[in-house]
Order: sequence, then C-alpha cells, then structure tokens
Amino acid sequence: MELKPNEKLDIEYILKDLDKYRPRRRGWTWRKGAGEKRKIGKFEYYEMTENLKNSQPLPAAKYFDNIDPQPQPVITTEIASGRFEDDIRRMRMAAWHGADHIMVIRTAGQSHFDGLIEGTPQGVGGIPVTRKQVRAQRKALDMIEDEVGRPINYHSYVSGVAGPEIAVMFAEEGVNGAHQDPQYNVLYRNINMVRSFVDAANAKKVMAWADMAQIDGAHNANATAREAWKVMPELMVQHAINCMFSVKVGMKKENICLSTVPPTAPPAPCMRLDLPYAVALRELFKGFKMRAQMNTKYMESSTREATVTHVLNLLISELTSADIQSTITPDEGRNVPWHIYNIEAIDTAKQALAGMDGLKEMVQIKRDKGELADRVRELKERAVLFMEEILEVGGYFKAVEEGFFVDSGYYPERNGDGIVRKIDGGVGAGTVVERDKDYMAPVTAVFGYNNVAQYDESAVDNPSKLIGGCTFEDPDKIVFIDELDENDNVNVRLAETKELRGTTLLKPEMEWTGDGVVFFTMFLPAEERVAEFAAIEIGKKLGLTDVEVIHKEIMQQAEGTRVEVKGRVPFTIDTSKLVIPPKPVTLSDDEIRAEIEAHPMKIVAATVGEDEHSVGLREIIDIKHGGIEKYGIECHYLGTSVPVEKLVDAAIELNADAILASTIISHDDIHYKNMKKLHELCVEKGIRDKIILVAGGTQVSNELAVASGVDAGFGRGTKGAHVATFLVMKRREMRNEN
Ligand code: Z98
Repeated sequence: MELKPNEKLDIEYILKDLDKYRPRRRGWTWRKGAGEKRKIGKFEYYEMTENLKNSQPLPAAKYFDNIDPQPQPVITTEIASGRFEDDIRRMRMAAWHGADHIMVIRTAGQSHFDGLIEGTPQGVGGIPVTRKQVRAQRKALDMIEDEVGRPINYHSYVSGVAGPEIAVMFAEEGVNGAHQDPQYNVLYRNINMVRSFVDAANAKKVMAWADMAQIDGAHNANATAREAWKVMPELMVQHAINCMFSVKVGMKKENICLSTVPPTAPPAPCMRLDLPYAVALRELFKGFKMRAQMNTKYMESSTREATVTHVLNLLISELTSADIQSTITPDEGRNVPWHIYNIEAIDTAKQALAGMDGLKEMVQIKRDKGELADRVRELKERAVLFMEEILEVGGYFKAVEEGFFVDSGYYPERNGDGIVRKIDGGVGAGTVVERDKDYMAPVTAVFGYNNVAQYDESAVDNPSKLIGGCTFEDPDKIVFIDELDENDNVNVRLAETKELRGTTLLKPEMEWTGDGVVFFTMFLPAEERVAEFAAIEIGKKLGLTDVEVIHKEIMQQAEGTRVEVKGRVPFTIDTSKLVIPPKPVTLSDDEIRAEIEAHPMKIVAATVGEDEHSVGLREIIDIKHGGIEKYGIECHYLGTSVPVEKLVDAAIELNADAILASTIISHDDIHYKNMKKLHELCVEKGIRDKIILVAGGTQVSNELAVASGVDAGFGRGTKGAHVATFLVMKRREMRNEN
C-alpha cells in the first residue's frame, strides 16, 4: 500500500497479516550524493545530499522557494514513548522532517530479561522490544521510506542478558543498526562481564552478517560521570575496546560507529574542551564512523538551553565531521517525550548543518600548533597510558574489578569512585559454559567453535545447509507469536481510542492517541515556589486534569518566573461542527513581484477624516516590515487626517490604480461612513470602475467594508503581503485574467 501525503497512516493496515510480512532488505544505508556540489533552489551547496521526494522544510524555507536541503550525516531521532503504534506516526513525521535513522528506546529493565518477549505490551520510558513490534515498525518504515524517497535505518539495542537472541531477531526482521557494547552491560546494567563479552561476540557476528551498523556505549560514561569532561581519556579506551573487539569478530570497519558526545556544555567553555577531544578521537579512530551524540548530561528542563547546547555540538560535528548525527529531543531534561520535541531536535540538526554548509572552506582548525594541538596530544597520551595500565593490572576484567571506569578523576588522577564489578558477580554470573566437543549449531553466523565438519564437511562455511537454511535464509521458519497477554496489547489500546480514528472527533495529543495533553507557557509575577503552585491552580481552573509544572525559570527572584505547565483536556472536539472560513489566499512574494514588474502599480494612501493614527498604514506601505513597496508598488503617502476628496483628487492626478484609506477611529461608525463617501466620490468623478478601493484599520471588518462600497477591508494582523495579494488579484479580475 502506498502512503498518500494527505492521508493518515493506517495502523490497522500495518498490523494486518504481520505474520506474513518480510523485510525487503537488510543492512545500513548512508545518504546518497554526499561529496558533490549541488544546486538547490537559488544556492549552491557543498555538503548536502540528494533531496527528498516528500518532506517538510524548515519554516523559513518559504523565503527560499521551499527548499529542504538534506545534510550529509544520517540524522537520528530517538523515540521513547512506550506505545509502538503511536511511535509509528511519529516516525512518519520525523522522516518528513529529515530523519533517516529511527531509534526506538527500550522499556525500562528489558536488559535484565533473559530471553525474547512477545506481543505488544506497553512500556515505561520506551517500548518493550518484541518481534511483532519490530516487524510492524519495519513494515511501516518501508512504506514511509517510499513516501519520502530515502531509505530509513531502523535501530534498537542489542544489550542485556538476551543480547544474542535480540541480534538474531533483528537480523531476521531487517533492523539496520543497533547499539552493541559489552562494556555497557558490565558498567551500567551490572551484567556479568564474562557473559557480556561472550554474548557480545555472538551478537556482533550476527550483526556483521546482517550488515548492521553498530553504535558503542561510550556516551554512557559521559552521562554517568560526575564531571563528564574528566572521562575523556577513558572514553577513548572504551571506544578502542569495542572497536577492536568488533573488528576481530568480523565486523566491517565502516559499520562500526563510535558514540561520541562533546563532554561539556555552557556555561563551561565547552568549545575549548570539546573540540580538541573531537579532533583527537577522529585521528585515533580513522576509518571508523562517528556517531555524534548530543550532550544530555547537562540538559535541564529548558528546551532553549538544550537547543543551544545541541547547536554548539553541531558546530563540532561540522568542523570535525559526523557520519550519524544524533538528535535526542530537547525534552530529555524534563522527561516529556513528545512528538513535537523529536521533530524540533531533527529540525535543529537539519537547520544548523544546512546553515553551516561549506564552513570548512572558509574556517580551519588550527591543528599544527597552539592550544588545540597541545590538548589533542595530551588527550591521546592520557588514553594510551590508561590502556597501558589496563594491561599492567592484568587486562580489562581486572581493571573493572579495580574500579578503573567512570572514575571522576582526570586520568591518571583517580578519585576511587569508579564503578566496580566483580568477574564472578552480576546478573548471569556463572552461566558461561564451554562448548562440548560435539557442539554443533546448524545456523548462520555462529561465533566460535561449531563442529559441523563431523556431520557434513561441505557445510563448514555454511552450517545452515544441514537443515536446508535457517531463519536467515528461510524466513518461513520463523515462529511468529502474535500476543500473549490479552489485557496488555495493541488491540486493547486501539479499541480504547477507536472513536478518534477515522471519525471527526479530535483530541490534543503529545505522545499517545487521545492522551489529551496540552502544554502552555506563562509568566507569573511571583517568586519561584509561589509561581509554581499558582500555575498548577491556573491549569486546574482552565479545566485541565493531571496538571504538572514541567519547567520553571527565574526571571528575577522577586519580579517573576516563567512557568511551563502540562495537563490534560477532558473533552474531544467534533471537527464537523467547526465553522472554518475559507483559507485566505496569499500569493508568493515572487509572484507578486513578477506581476508588478509586468504591470506597474501605483497607489495613493492616507489616513482619512480626523485620524492621526498612521502606524498601521505605514507598516502596510513601508518596506521595513514587509510593506507593499517591497514588491515595487509605487506608493504615494499623503499623510494623516486627509479629507476623502483630496485623496480621490490625488488618485486622479496620479492616475493611481488604488486608494488605500486607513482609519482607526470608529466612533459613530465614522470609519464605514468614510468608506461610503470614498466610494461615492469615485463614482461621482467617474473613476470607480477603474480604481481599487481598500480600507484598513484595527476595527475594520471586510464584510462591513465591502457593504460600505469599498473593494476590501483589512483589520488587525494584516500584513503588506495580504494587501498586495488583494491588489494583484483584484487587478487581474479587472483585466478579466483571474
Ligand atoms: C543513545 N540516548 O542511544 P537498555 N546499549 C547501549 C546504550 O547506550 C543503551 C542501551 C544499550 C541513548 C539512549 N542508551 C540510551 C550501548 C541506551 C539500551 O539497557 O535496554 O536501556 O539498553 O544514545
């Protein structure tokens, strides 16, 4: 089925016949067309890739022929809503904004499940990863990638006690990328280290077979360390361990991505710390890929602040290169994983990278000498010394036992607060056993000893030949389990929100269909605590339920606080009962300009009667804020309090195409009376059928203005483009061209 841009994605269709759905490809895809100069709209770009077929450009694109340049790095969005069916719609929005790497965060605790789970239960902070969920999302993404015209990489996590099982399932289901790093299990999930490294070998072998991109886990040290910039030498060591392990297992270097985060954020002087680190890393790990993650360690609940940090991180990506640009939503710091913030973060990356296109042609990193060069060398030295000390104490496992990792000291300094794990401790300890002499697994991509020759010499390099292909070659052998829990599954959830699909009922939504969540910002002239509790009261009085303050920022401790509040609306709106006026047409600037060039236009304008309020009219005329002069319309402004007669005489004398009369004063309907007078005078002087009459003012309604005899009335909020559009359209009508 083909998606139609103006039609919603049908979740029921996605879920239908899933047992028969087969992914159409495996493997990771990079953007096409990188490294070529290309013309997009009126500009030449140096670093952009092929355009999308369908996309949602940045808001300011309207000034640039709606171009939507697509930067070189694959752009990630991380989705963490807990309901996979709602994530799917978010994926489509994300793809339209330029994301081609969709990461789904797993439900809390899944790392500790010792096998695969089935069905579609709801998650906490992410989705429970299951075959059905993965297959449904891959199926949806297959449709979405056709719609936007670019392959989309689907991604989740090969971590935890069931890492190899998940890797196999991902390979079967066409997942294109995954985090895999045994150090993550050891340090952050307290999974036994021997088990984790053995599992990693198996998982990586499978991932290599499926040509998946792998992202390591070093960024977690940034996020966990008390002072994230102090772990820079250790980060390089972590990258090195996972990179070399992966190469040894058989992964291609270009599929191995380092997860690198600029470790600091303002108000720290982050560029001076982060840039040398980025340079050192790219030099040490040449040939591997860089996945530039944004800093989340110092992310608070201000989306503005998070966005600035993200942009500074993007500057580092631009200067030092990134193959994958991560965008975590700027709401991480307040844990409201909403659709809009995924999109905002994607747009931040797209906007910043497009804006910095070609920067390196003009600006160069001072690599040879000076502060950056010294720092790069120092960082490399510290990392190498760290590695040497690991060897000295007897290897990685011993080093972990001695708390080498995530210590808050800047190596070689140590503060003794690193994460300590025991070789025989942690989840899954003692579960690794040596393979029997006659061990044999007739499947593809097994790591290590596999005694196939004993059964069939010709199957040594292709063990699954023994069974006529395993699930990798013959997907019909996959056992698809639909649902196990009759109360916690997608069908139950869809039934609960049925009335919101395919009907005219509408409810606000931030995360899940029908969640009813709305969010608003206010300034309260009160100190922080008072403002917080007053804001909750305001939310309740507005009729919201579950009111919560999600962000506060002191403007000045006594003068007031900015407060952001979320809550739920308890009602739905029936869109069939809305009275929606026809959409006003506004011509593009280029179209208006072309028209004026082809048919020059002259207008006379004044505030009429006894009206000295000229600001509104000046805004409509003057080029400064986009008035009609900017289109080349010749404007004769006669001033304020101009008698209607004088205006009409001037129009005749100048042979004007239009009169613009402005009035704010509306006592006794004087504004409409003046419009009537204007019309009648033009009739009397015999020019009415040749001249366009436009009236404007804060109290002017178009209907009443037209009833008073002029051609149009413009009220509050009018911009030059609206008036220019009307003038152009009306003149075409007079020429019989509309
Ligand atoms: C990211 N913002 O993706 P659990 N393995 C590694 C990880 O970094 C993570 C997991 C597994 C981050 C998202 N990272 C957090 C190396 C998670 C997840 O244990 O199921 O949460 O596995 O960059």
